[in-house]
Amino acid sequence: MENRKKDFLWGGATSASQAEGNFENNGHSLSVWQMIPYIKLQDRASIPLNFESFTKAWVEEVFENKQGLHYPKRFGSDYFNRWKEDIDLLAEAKLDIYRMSISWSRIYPNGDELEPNQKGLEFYGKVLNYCKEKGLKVMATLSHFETPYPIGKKYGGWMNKQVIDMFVKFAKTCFTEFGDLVDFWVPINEINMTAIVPMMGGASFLEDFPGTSYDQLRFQTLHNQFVGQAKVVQLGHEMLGKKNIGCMIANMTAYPIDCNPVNILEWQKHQQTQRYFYFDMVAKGEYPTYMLKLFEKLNVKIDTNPEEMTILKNNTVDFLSFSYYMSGTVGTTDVQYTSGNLTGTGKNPFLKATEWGWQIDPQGLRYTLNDLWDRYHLPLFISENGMGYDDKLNDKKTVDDDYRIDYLKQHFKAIMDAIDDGADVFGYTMWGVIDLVSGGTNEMSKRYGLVYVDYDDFHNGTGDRFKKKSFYWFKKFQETGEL
Ligand code: P53
Repeated sequence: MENRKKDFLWGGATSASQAEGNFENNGHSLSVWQMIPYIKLQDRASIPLNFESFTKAWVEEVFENKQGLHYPKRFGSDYFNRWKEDIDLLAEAKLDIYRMSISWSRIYPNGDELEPNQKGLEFYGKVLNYCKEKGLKVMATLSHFETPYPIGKKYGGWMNKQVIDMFVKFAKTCFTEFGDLVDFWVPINEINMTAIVPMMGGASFLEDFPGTSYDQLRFQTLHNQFVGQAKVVQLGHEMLGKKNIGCMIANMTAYPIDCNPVNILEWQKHQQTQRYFYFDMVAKGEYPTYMLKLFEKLNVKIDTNPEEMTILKNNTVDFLSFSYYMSGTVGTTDVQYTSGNLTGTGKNPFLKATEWGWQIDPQGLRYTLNDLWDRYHLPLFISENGMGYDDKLNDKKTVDDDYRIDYLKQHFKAIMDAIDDGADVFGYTMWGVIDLVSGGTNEMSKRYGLVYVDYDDFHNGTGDRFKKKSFYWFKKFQETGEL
């Protein structure tokens, strides 16, 4: 972690489950995330997922697909075939760092195999070696909502503590094979999403646990993931001898709707339960008292033991990484809702929003960096940020995405300001640097990239890549350092 001040890392991010496609070949299994169909939204600013419909029976329709639905994450942006072209583009845009995920479902398709899938290892070996050849640093996520579905089916997902060891085994394989090629590791993407939808990253479905409440399901699944992550931190430190393992949390910055004390208390509760809890768990290694109180109120009883608590305490992360797309507001009354970060949040009259209702707030990033630095004194990394937009390719085969350039400029400035304020920030990866399938809505047309990919929401198209105006802007920024 030396030299981070003078060597700030600017880069881009993708995930296997949204980019690779080609999941039914080469011994891969599906992860739950790839089993969610594309459903056209009537209103893009509405909240995309209806959690109650998110059942095992619903995702299993993928196998017979009687309704003829389209499952975009099974196709992605065809990165599995085009990875070389994509990495060439990243190098051409002069990225310093590339964040990607190594799909667990490609390496241990059932989770409980004794030996890894060689074809999967070969694929990531080629990709990572090529990144090295091109001078790109790599941050690798071990599970970007990529728990193999067979683990959900056979074991009940992360609710089952046996899955902790399966994850550690997978991490061990990755450290052995790719330890020299990866610069930073992130065990679990947006771990806090598990407390909202344990089915998604945790492959734990309520149907499998009769008599269990949804609150119990989400917090137990989350707990087991925290333990799994801490064990991976321990293993990584032992095997790699480096301090290069961080968390990844979907950061939910929100402001109180006004200065009414009741709203301040509501906001404080939001800060605690939606933000600090997760950072505390990975940075301090223990449950905060307000969470223990909340568990009492919700009648949640975490199944754990002193050994697990020691593992959590002794294996905190080396840096904090988080996604930051937007901010929201919180209050007891008078809050109008807008979409964003799966759950929705309160509208802020001072901010503009994207078509999807995500409120654009670069100053909120400066606030967040200062806040986290002040609270944890751990190096910070923005592992996702960016602007989803329904870009249109023009007749010159490019996209004039000045709106995106503007978004990036303002957020880059906010990072520089935060560093100037004293926060220790060492890198940034913009989300979906090459267009890929949307995580939340499964649209291909919610695009984030510097590079346009010619597929529509039903995977029609050539898959060809076209550089957007923002591509040239980013490259110039890297060459000159000027915004
Ligand atoms: P999209 C929402 C839903 C699922 C994952 O989101 C999410 C979010 C937003 O917090 O988190 C991250 O594509 C995720 C990425 C995802 C990105 O947000 O719905 O780590 O996989 O693509 C952006 O616009």
